[in-house]
Amino acid sequence: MNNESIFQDIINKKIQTNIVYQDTIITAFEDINPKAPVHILIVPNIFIKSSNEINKKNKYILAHMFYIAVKIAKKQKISREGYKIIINCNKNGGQEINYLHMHLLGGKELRSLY
Ligand code: IU
Repeated sequence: MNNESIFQDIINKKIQTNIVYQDTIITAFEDINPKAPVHILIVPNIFIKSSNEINKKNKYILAHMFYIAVKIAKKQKISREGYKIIINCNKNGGQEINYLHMHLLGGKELRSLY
């Protein structure tokens, strides 16, 4: 499915979304269909299709996504009770949007898959 342009439009502010954080490397915004009281998506500003496309050159972006996700968790006061960080990859991983994104979920008890 060719749906990666939705996140590109969010990053470029062509679609109205609640952006909670943005810098030159990443953008973080509220998920349109939240699965928890706090559900933030963190995406790279440059297009990376999935975690399969992480390489030596761009791996710093992922570290930054993780770093900012934890900062947002602290700011949204979910870090003490805990949260979940998820990256879905391709069909079996449940990736619906073909643009690498990290889910930050918290604010309630979330079951583990394993
Ligand atoms: P997934 O990991 O690809 O399954 O997650 C895609 C997420 O993108 C999902 O939680 C959607 O609710 C979310 N989303 C969004 O926040 N804004 C949009 O315009 C669209 C999807 I389309």
